Amino acid sequence: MKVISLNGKWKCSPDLNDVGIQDKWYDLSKFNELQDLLEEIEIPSSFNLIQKYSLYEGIFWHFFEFKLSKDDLNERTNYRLNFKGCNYLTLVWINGIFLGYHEGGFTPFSFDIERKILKEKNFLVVRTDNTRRKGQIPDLAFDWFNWGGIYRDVELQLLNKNRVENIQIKTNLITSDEWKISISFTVKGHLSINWKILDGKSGNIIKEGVERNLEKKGHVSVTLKEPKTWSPEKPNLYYLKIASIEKDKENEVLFNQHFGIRQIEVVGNRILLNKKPITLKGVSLHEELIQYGRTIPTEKRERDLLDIKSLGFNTVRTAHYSHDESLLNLADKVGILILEEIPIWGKFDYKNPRTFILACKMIKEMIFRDFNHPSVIWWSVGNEIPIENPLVSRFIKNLMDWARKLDDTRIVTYVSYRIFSDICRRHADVATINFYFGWYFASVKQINLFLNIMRIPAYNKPWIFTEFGAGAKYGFHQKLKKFVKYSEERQLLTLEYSIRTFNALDHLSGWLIWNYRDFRSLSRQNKFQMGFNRKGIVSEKTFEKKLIYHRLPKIIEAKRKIMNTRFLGLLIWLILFPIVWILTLTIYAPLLNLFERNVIERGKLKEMKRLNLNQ
Ligand code: GCB
Repeated sequence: MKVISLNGKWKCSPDLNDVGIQDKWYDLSKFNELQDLLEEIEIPSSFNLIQKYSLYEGIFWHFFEFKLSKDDLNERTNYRLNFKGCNYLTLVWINGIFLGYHEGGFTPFSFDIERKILKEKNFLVVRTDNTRRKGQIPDLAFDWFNWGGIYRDVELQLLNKNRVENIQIKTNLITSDEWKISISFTVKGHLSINWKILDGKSGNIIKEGVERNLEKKGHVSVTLKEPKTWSPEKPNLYYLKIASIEKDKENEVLFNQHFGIRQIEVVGNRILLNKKPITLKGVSLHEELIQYGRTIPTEKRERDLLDIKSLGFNTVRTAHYSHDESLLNLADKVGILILEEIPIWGKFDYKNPRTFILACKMIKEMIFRDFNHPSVIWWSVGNEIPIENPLVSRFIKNLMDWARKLDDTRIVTYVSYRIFSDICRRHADVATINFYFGWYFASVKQINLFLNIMRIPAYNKPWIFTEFGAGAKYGFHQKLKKFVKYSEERQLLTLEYSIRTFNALDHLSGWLIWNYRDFRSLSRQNKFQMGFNRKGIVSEKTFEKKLIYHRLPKIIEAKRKIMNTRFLGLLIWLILFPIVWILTLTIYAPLLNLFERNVIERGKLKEMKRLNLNQ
């Protein structure tokens, strides 16, 4: 496969009145007329990085002319235009011809292009629209910044007509030291291949074989004795190389990618990695670095992961959507477990059948892209959804079933914020809870009791405390009054107390701090936040490390002495369960729904005033 990058200097324009389609902006002649009005943009990148569009949400057109050589244009080749990520609704034309559209901001999509459409000089037009709307995923309100545009790579793939696609590698421990490697793929056209498994370090061939006369599908199964397994401590990698053969000679390399040999399982209330219990100690991360938006240079992503690892974490939750695949390649190499999810967040339009189909599509795109990354161990199908509602619960259960159908080798779950009224937990592989003790709710000192109450609704599954945290403005200190909100001391105290308690309890299989870095969020507008969610352990500038950051290496394994409150926990559960259940259904959930509406709009207005912007 030859890949032609279409990154570079594109032309662009917002389309405030949505006239572009009617006025045929996708036509070269129209483009030539508009030329003088257009601006230049470096793709990939979000248009929100251009100062005057910094708060813009809406339709934005992108134009690019590119050339192909005579050699590239032939009848032996299939052409595929691949976008790795655009937000949110994307329409694409090439040489004036409409190729199709894609909905969703965080997964890749592609269009197969007929040979006759391509020329030596080509004109590519992409219209993105990041307007927030009810019925989209995510829906109207969410706690992160809505970066728009073409913010990941664009490429033209020149594919051999006879090729392999959708390669999925599964690794299973079959005896105490023997692993089965199953490789399955689809075949386009008709071909014979040879395949090789190579050691990731030495490049030595471990196993190889030939498969002849393949059509439609292919499958290879291999057993390896005592291979070097993948884990966060020892992230050993292998390569799978597949090449087409003609007359027993290697012709073209069709696939050459790393993979890891590892098995993730849930047994009783434990998560096992390669048959050994593992506790997830992690932190969530949004895909954002303020001067780059989501288009983060690989070396900066690597810096983040190395930093996170050096603090003692073994897990990163790529909140609340799939990040660029480069992050997963790094996690595979560095040795970090990844929890991945689709962006169903909070309130969403679960009554609309269209939403279900869209969510299924997002899950499929996420799983197909990331199937072969050993770092990825779970798929989550939503976060903080109103799971007390039977319709929502059914929706989420069906999504989890769908994810399991596509991948039976990973943990499938969703992230909950209902302790008493979650009616779907029994269907998930692991039980999860987001709770901000000592921040939004109660005092952090009550966390032990709370965790003991939590023993009951776990259905003997592993419990993961998926989010806890506290906001802190970097540089804001209150040495004497440690409980002052947004002080670094308050954050330190809350997180340290929580971590020591989590570590002391035997029924938790993991915990994750919310969040690694402060991130943009228009709904956060008090004098400490100023447009940022401040729960990061580093500020948006990364090099500004808060107190908790420096303390983490010392406390990540630390425990505190705790009182045994198991019996009290059980008692409280019995009393509180019916009360909280009824209150959630009648008062709390409906109120929360009201409150969540328009929260971004209000924040945006404040920010526009502050920045003196008119948009
Ligand atoms: C949550 C959400 C997360 C928010 C966080 C917060 O529970 O899952 O997206 O950013 O709380 O800071 O409130």
